[in-house]
Amino acid sequence: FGQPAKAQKGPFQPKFEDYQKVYDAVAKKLQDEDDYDDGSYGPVLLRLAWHASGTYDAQTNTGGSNGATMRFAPEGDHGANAGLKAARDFLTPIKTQFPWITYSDLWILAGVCAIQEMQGPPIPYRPGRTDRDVSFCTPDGRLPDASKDHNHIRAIFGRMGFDDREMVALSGAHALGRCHTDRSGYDGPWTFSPTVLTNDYFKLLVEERWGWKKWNGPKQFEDSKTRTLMMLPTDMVLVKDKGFRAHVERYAKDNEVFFREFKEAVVKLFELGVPFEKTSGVEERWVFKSSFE
Ligand code: ZEM
Repeated sequence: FGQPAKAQKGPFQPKFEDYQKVYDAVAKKLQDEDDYDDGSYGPVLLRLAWHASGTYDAQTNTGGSNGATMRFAPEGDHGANAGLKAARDFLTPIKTQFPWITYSDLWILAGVCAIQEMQGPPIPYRPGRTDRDVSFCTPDGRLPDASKDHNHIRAIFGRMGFDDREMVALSGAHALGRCHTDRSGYDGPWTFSPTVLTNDYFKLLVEERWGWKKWNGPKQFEDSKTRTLMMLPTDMVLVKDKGFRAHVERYAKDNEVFFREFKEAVVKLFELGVPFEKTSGVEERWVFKSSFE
């Protein structure tokens, strides 16, 4: 009263509706830019979210999606992250449009969006990640090496706090996307529908005959029938190792079981090392509406 009207708003407190707008913008951009790879940026967006999260080390509570440290050269240049610039660049205009969201929350939200827009299960999400500086970059070697065996898989995912069942469930993401010779050196897709999430990866692992691909590239498998699909050495371990195989068979038989256990493992993956209590105080998780609902 009698005072000049001041914009007495506190800091912008984004709500579910605001994050849904970000989801919608990512979903729309996914639809608009359909001339990439097999017709979608979805797989590479999911890989970005996974590589941001999969650096987590439970013992030292370092790494994980909190920080988005892959923006910085030491981590962005790790061999495992080759090609993920495509995903980060895809999201740059979204970050410009919604400057209040952190890169770390945006990368994970985009992973959630990619899964849902590729017809996967709803992935409950909560914000609260803060961007951190270059000093928080993780050392090279925390992400899995596709040329290795069961001991390596258990060591890498065990370090994050996952058990056999969760390791197999997460691997079902290889229903999506492909390998690129100019990124990992490997070549080709795992399934015939690399932009739709299904349990086909598990079905193919169990049902097809796989042999070594004859080529000069790194050792990988090809299906004997069409020679168009691929499996990495670490993928084949899932049917060779008894402990893993039981879960591969369960998921091959039942897509609903796969979706349920994949969802649970992905929620855990995306939240590794994120101190939600200390940041947003957001406790409830949200489920975003997909573009086709
Ligand atoms: Zn992947 N992955 N991954 N992965 N991954 C590739 C591609 C994709 C391994 C791996 O070495 C590779 C998980 C687990 C493991 C995705 C999601 C998830 C590629 C090909 C390699 C080599 C990269 C390229 O050339 O572009 C290994 C060894 C893993 C565990 C043992 C988990 C867990 C994932 C998510 C939950 C996705 C979506 C892709 C496809 C990317 C694209 O660009 O199409």
